[in-house]
Amino acid sequence: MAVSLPPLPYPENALEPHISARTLSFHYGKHHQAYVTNLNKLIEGTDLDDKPLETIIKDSANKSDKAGIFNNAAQVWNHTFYWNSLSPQGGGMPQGALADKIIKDFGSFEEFCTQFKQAGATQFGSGWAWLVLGTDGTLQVTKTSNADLPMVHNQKALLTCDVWEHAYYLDYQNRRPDYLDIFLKHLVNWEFAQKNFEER
Ligand code: MN3
Repeated sequence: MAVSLPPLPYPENALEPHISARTLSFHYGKHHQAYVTNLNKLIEGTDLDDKPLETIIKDSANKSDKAGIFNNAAQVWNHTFYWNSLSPQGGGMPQGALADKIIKDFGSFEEFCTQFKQAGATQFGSGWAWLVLGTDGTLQVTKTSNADLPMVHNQKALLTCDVWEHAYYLDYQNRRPDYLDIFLKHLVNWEFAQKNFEER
C-alpha cells in the first residue's frame, strides 16, 4: 500500500489573486507529487511500505540512514497540512476557544501575528512557520528547517505556512514578508486550526 497524494481541497486557481494557479500547479502538481513519488521509491520492499505516513515519519526521524525517507515523508505530511491551512475564504480572526487561547497565551491576536510573521521571515533558508500546542499546554509560534515538523518534537500542529521559496517566488519573488502578511490577512484557515485545537 503506497502513500498517495491527497487531492487539493480547492481548485488550483481558488487562492487567486493571493497565490496564483501557476504557483499551485508547480507546488502541488510537481513538488508535493515528487515527495510522494520519491517516498514510495524509498520505502518499496522495506518494512515501512505498508505503514501509515505518521509512522514512517516517526520511525525515520533523527536516523541518519533514513534521512531520505524522513525528508520525503515529512514533506508529504507538511504539504497536505499546508493546503488545509489555506482557504479561499480564509484570513481574519479565529473564533471561539482558539481565539480565547491565543489571547491568553500571546497577549493579543496582533502579537500572535507579529510572532508568526517574524518566525516565517527569519527562518534561514527553507522551512516552515507553525502555530503549535506545546508540551506545556501553551500555544507557541515555532519555525522549522527543511522538512522538520512539530510531531517529532511532541508538539501538536495547528497551522503552518510554507516558507520554502517554491511556495511564493513566482508570485512574490524575494518578498517573503509580504507573502506571510497576505497569508494571515487573506488565506489562513482558522476553522482548520480550530479543528486541530479541539482534537488535542
Ligand atoms: Mn512547499
